[in-house]
Amino acid sequence: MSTIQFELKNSIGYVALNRPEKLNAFNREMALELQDRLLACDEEESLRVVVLTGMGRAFSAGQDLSEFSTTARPDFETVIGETYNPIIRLLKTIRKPVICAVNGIAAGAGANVALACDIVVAASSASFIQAFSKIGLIPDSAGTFFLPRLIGLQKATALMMLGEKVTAAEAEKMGMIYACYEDGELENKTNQLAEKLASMPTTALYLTRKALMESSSNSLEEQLELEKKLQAKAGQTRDFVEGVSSFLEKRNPLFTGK
Ligand code: T3D
Repeated sequence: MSTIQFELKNSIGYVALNRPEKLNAFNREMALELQDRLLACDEEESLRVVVLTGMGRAFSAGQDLSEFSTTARPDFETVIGETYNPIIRLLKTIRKPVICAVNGIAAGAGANVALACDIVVAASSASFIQAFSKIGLIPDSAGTFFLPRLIGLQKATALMMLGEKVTAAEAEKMGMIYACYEDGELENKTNQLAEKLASMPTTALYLTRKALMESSSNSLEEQLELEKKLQAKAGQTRDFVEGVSSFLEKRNPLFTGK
């Protein structure tokens, strides 16, 4: 049984963490399978949006703690270098937008993998916990990068130090996630978002993320130069020609992602 479920439907790649009996906690196998799946999604030309979610009642409880031993120290540098860091890099370099549909609790690395996605939506019964401090660890999986940028340094510091649970509604209010939906609505609303993104100019969406990712470390001058360079690339796409043509011809655009 695969630790990752996958289905490609209507140009949307549905990727589901599949260890429900362990609340989709990441063991090495699942982390490596997720990397392979994201790489395959990047390569698959017909795929224009990725939806990441979890099977069962949780999104992910983070690192599978049963992989740790109480007698031997884990080699975190190797583990993180081979599992979580490549996942976060892939989420930020894949050439398609990634929606995370958080269907239940997202704890530790599970929360931070979710927050690394482009658009994060959650069921109202879902919650987020920076659980690391409870077991004597520091937040990883780029949590210390994304969370303060999303909700500000003060709130991020408190949530990470205290390890408090944040409900999906609170997460939406503080800007941690894009939207919180009623439990029964999550699937429909996620599909609507995914279908919309799948009909948009895929390369422009990818280049938008690229520009945003560099905006917090670039100077204004550097960012202006980057926007100029990336706009030149967007201008080379067939979707740009289609966008302008459809506007001038007063019709809806038919973007192909090319
Ligand atoms: O290099 C590295 O690997 C370091 C990187 C670390 C990154 C991290 O993610 S550190 C943080 C790890 N995660 C946690 O500390 C969270 C641990 N889990 C919990 O605190 C709770 O399970 C939850 C708050 C997530 C959910 O609570 P609840 O009451 O809804 O469920 P439960 O009863 O605690 O869990 C259900 C089952 O899932 C249970 O198994 P059982 O007793 O039915 O056989 C539980 O042991 C299992 N489970 C939950 N989380 C984990 C887990 N098993 C292994 N690892 C887990 N993280």
